[in-house]
Amino acid sequence: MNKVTTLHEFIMDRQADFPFASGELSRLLSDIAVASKVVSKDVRRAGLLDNFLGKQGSINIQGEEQQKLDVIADNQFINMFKTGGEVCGIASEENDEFMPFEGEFSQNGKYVVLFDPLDGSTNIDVNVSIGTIFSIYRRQSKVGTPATLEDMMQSGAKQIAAGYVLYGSSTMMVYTTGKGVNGFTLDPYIGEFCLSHPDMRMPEMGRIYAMNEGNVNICDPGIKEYIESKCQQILEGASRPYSGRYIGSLVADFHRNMIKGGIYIYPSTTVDPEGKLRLLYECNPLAFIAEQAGGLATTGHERIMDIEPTRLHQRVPYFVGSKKMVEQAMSYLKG
Ligand code: AHM
Ligand code: MG
Repeated sequence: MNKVTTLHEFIMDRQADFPFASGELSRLLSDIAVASKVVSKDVRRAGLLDNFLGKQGSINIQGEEQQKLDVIADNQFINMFKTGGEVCGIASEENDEFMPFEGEFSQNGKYVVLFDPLDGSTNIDVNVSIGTIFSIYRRQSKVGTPATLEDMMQSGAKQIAAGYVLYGSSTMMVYTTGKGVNGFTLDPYIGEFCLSHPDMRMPEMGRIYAMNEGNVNICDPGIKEYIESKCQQILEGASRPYSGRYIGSLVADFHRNMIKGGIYIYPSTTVDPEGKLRLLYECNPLAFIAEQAGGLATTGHERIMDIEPTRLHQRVPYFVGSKKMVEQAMSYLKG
């Protein structure tokens, strides 16, 4: 049997990639792994526990109904960040405002984290894959002072690290610090994330498209044209059209496309002109991972990671996945 590399060992080995690294980012990544193991345990047992499934009874700032597990996962990550000492503040999908942490211990932290604790909320109660998405930035404000809104509102190009955890048929953590992408599967028997997908690359071209096709008549007509002419036809050299696969959990759709090649589209629609997905804690982190793996992430017109954010919960149209598929889809857009 080959030697197993745990996530913790891997993070420590990679610390040497960053000259003058003080170990804080390594500790932060380890903390995220620990919090996500707890969330994974909750997700796995949710149907058996009281008060884990169903609606929380509150609406978040985006006008969406919060699920109990959304809130449980949010609190889990926030507690981990508050007690770790590396993070001076956070912003999350479930909190209307960003949260500067109080006290010297946290205010000496160098980093801020923006995250979606449990993405794919509508899939929680029906036992379909869901995920956590996170984005890490170096703070702009002075160490030792409270975190500011400016710390949160940085373009994706400034991310120090980003990743996701997929609670799927197994639990996996995938992350990048800007030097490639690596994936780790949680071994439930030893309770450790172990390196299972080293140096992940997204195929340049794929045969899977993921979009909520219920929206196809309320978005740019170029998208319908792209799907009909490139995805739903038998193209030269192929024996069948592309496959439509839409889980409705971004992390799961993205992860499948990372491995098999494909495109995920959530466009601007007449109902949601800015699209649905949030720039800071959904689109940017996955854009960083996509680009690091050789893929592409755009709004259909511009690179996601170049956008200067204007609002904490800003939404953007999202085209992400295999480079050639994203480029091809973009060439069809009329708007
Ligand atoms: P959420 O953060 O409230 O779960 O919303 C994000 C999710 C994505 O995971 C998913 O791809 C998309 O919303 C699905 O939206 P729709 O139901 O409109 O197709
Ligand atoms: Mg989400």
